[in-house]
Amino acid sequence: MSSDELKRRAAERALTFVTSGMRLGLGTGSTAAHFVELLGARVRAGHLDVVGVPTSEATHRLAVQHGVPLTSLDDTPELDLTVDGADELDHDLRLIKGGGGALLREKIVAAASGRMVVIADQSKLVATLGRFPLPVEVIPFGYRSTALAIARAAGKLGLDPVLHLRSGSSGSPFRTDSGNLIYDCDLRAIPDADALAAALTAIPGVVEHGLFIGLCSAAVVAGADGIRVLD
Ligand code: ABF
Repeated sequence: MSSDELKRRAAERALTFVTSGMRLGLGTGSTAAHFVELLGARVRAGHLDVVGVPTSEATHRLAVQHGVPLTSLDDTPELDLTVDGADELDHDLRLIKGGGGALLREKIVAAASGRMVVIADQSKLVATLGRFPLPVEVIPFGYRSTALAIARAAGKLGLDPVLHLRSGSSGSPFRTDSGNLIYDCDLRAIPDADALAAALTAIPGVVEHGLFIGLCSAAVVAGADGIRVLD
């Protein structure tokens, strides 16, 4: 079974968590895209009456395309459930997110939600986070100084990061929906994710990082041998 088929199966399973009247956070990435598409079909069929807050401009466009009614966090500051993908997740439901560049809005929306359910294919489940480079979002002002501070902070934790400024399609630096830059930090392994998250949060110029700790309520993981719900 292909990775994309597994992603769709995880999205289908997550749809069973949705009931009419829910205020939803709509994630970003290819797995979350399956969820938005499936959700839209249920809404158009009259089976579900929900509203959603998209976590990116891309998800906003996709939700409109599939007929999912949208709202904003300004109008709907408390959400019931966010369904989103992840780049990595461990068995304690800590996540690395941000490969799609939407980590800031994703974390804000997840934090505004009563529950966050991650949907993923089995390749995302790891024993220790860090094989996937950790995205760190920084404001453009002083970004190179901020990068040095990130490297120093990781070094103090015994890590040896290699930072890459994420490129955009035109070869210029990638810009997030909020106009910020992203450093992808190649750490190979993150033995103490809590300590690294705290250290990164303390750095002036760091807007957000891709370590999602204490936000994920459950994970729907689709593998060749079936679907597991970790909680
Ligand atoms: C998004 O989903 C990002 O945070 C994360 O990088 C991505 C995972 O992508 P995919 O579902 O396409 O594997 O939430």
